[in-house]
Amino acid sequence: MTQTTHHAPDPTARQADPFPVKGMDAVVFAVGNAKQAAHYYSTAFGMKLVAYSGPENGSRETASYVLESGSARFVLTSVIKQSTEQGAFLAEHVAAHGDGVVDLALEVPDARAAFAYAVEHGAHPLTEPYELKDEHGTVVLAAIATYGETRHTFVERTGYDGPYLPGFVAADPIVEPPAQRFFQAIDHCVGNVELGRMNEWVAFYNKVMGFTNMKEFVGDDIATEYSALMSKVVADGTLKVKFPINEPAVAKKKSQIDEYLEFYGGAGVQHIALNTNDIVQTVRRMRAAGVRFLDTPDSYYDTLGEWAGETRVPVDTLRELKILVDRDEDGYLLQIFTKPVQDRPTVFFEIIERHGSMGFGKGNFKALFEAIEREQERRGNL
Ligand code: TYF
Ligand code: FE
Repeated sequence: MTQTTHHAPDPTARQADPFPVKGMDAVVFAVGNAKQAAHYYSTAFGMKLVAYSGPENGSRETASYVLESGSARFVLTSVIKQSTEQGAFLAEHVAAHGDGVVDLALEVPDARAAFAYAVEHGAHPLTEPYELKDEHGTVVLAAIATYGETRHTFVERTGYDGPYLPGFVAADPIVEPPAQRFFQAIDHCVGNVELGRMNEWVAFYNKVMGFTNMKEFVGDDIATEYSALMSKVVADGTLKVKFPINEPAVAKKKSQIDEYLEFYGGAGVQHIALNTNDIVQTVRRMRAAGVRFLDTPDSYYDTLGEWAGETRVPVDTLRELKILVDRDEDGYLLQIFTKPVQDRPTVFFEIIERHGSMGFGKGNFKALFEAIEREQERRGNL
C-alpha cells in the first residue's frame, strides 16, 4: 500500500513563480504616422517589418506595423478613421502625448492566470481575457493599467503560429534588412512617474506581478548632486523583464524628468534599452542612417582607463562614437543614448552591450545628466 502524507513544504524546494513571464512580447507605440515610423525603424534601427494590419486586410480603423530585430518586437499603430473606443483611445493618446508607448506587452504562459493574479493583487483591469483567432491559431489577451495611460497586455501565444496576432498578415520588409542586426533583444523599459510616486509604482510591480527590486537604485545623494532623479528597478524572477522607474528629484537644476512629464503630459515610458553584441557597428550604422546620440565630452575619455579599466573596445573608438562605460563587481557594460526620437523631448532609446554587469550605468550618471542638461538648455527647458 502506498501512502501519501503531506508535510510542511520542503524549505529547499524552489518556490513556484507566482507570476511567470516569458519575456517582453512587444513595445506598442501609438504614433501620428505609423507608415513613416515603420520606415524610420527599418532604415535607422535595422528592424524588419514582419506583419501588418490595416484597411487592405479588414482593419478600417487603425494601421499597425510589426517590426522585429531578434526577439525585440515593436508595434507602430496609427488611427486612420476612428470608429470605436479603441480608435478614440489611440487618437486621444497621440493628441495628448505625441508619439509614445501605449503598451509594454508581456508574453506569459497563461494570460487568464496572469490577469486574475494581477487584479487580485490590486491592478486596475482594462481588458478582461479574450481570444483572437484566425487560420494560424488562437491568442489569449488581457490588459491592466500601469503608470500614466500606459498599459500591460498579457499575451498567451502558445496556440498560435502566425506572424504576430490573429488579424495580422505577414508583410515583406520595407528595405532589405541589414546582414547583421543592430540589436537582438529588449534589455529594459523605463518609466517616468510623478514626483513622490516612484515607491508607489515599485510597490505596484512587487504586489501585482511579484517582481522584485534589483540592487541598483539612484538615491538622494546622486539625485541632489547631479541627476535630479531618483530611480529603482523592478524585475521578474528570471530578470528577462526589467523596469526601472524614475521620479524627478528636487536639485539645483530643473529635472529632466520634469521636462518629460511636462511635454508628455504625465507619466509614461521614457526610454527603451536594446541589447547589442557589437555596439561599435550598431552605433556606426545608426549614426550613418541619421540617428542622433547624446554627446560626451573628451574629458570623460581622458580619465576613463583609470576607473573603467580595459574593455573590448579601444578607448579611441569609444571616444569617437561617444560610447559610455560602466563597471561593477560583476563585469562591465557599454551604453549610449539617443536624443529624443520625436519633436517632444520625451521618448528615447539606449543601446547597451553587457559583459557581466547587470547594472544600468550608474557610474555614468554624472556624464549622462550633464549631456542631457546641455540638450535641455538648447531647448530652453532648463
Ligand atoms: O535605465 C537606466 O536606469 C539607465 C540610466 O534619463 C538612465 O539607462 C536613467 C535616467 C535617464 C537616462 C538613463
Ligand atoms: Fe537605461
